[in-house]
Amino acid sequence: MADQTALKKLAGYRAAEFVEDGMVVGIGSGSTIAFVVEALGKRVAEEGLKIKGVPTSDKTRRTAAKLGIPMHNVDDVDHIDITIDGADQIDENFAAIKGGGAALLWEKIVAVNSRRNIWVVDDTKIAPHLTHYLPVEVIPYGAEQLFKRLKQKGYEPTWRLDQNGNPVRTDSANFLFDLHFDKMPDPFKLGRELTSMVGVVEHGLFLNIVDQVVVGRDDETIAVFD
Ligand code: ABF
Repeated sequence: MADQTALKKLAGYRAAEFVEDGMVVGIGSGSTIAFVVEALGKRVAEEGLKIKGVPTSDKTRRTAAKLGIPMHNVDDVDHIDITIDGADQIDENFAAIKGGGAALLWEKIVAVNSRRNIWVVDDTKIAPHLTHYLPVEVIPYGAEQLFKRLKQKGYEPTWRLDQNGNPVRTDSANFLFDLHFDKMPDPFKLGRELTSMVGVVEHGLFLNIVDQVVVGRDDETIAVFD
């Protein structure tokens, strides 16, 4: 049985093959994407691949730059040709929950500015229905009041805390709540409700965004769903 890291590497290296010379590439966050960055860094170093990277987090910007990938802000490029990112969970309709890595806002900004979006996951991320907790990025001012409103709705919010028990700050210096559902309500309706709440910046439901999903499977094969 292949371990999860091996499956992430398999899928990550396969996804990196979709990148062509001259492309502007949105680069996601998370441990699976780390393999995509590793593969692209190798191609830059060994083949002289010419790409412009656009990061979805400060961590990705640093990691990719260290491997020789030129990094640009999303506003410094005309458009993004292809974005490759990870996900926490993807359901049978290609709806996803993202943000377990605290980067959902920049990930969604880069995704909606990309001509093509590819998600790379190991097969443990694929599920018939979305059951993963749902990250929500919130403005610090009024966060406690917002937390209470989400609790009154029955969304079971928890503060995203760091290893010292302090609230995590995103790259935009916002806080994160994680919502928990026994059964995820209709994601489109829930998404609209969350973004209508004053103080909510963005949520981790990625709907009608992805074009292709690359899955590293336990039998060490790759499945590519268009
Ligand atoms: C990122 O990848 C996040 O949206 C998501 O939380 C994370 C998954 O990380 P990993 O690949 O380490 O499971 O895109």
